[in-house]
Amino acid sequence: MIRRMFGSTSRSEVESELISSLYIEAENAEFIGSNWINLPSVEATGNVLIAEVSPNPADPSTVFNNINLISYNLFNFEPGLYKIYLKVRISSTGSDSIFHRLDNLPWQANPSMFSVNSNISWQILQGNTSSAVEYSITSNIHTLGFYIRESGIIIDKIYITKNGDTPI
Ligand SMILES: [Ca+2]
Repeated sequence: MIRRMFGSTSRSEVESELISSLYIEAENAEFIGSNWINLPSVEATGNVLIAEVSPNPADPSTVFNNINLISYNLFNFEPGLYKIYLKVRISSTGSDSIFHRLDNLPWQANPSMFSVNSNISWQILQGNTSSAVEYSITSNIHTLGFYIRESGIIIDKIYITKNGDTPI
């Protein structure tokens, strides 16, 4: 597996090799809106990110503001359909959903996307139909974006794969 660091200013030449899966530390986002904060935690790899918005941005006219956005640039992927896993802590059913999209595709969210868990654990990202979302990613640069839908989700890490495997 080729490891890449996001949010850094330099990317080495070795990254020209195409990859079929990738772990990303959530805190290494390319862009982090001001409604997301770094939250140190001994549970997490590095820091985690937590959504801090009150009340929830349920009004569609205000949700899709950059202050609610974290985004990740994806590149040099083998073309294919990729599933996405988030390592998250979900405190309640009132904070178990998030908006997401790839590039300029329509936003998706599932009102009960994640299971409530007291410890950070991996959960698969679902789309509007409550099934695991699969995004078509090519070797070009893509942007994976998450917008706060319900405040309180804590994200430690992201795993993107087309190999049918699950994160460890
Ligand atoms: Ca992390």
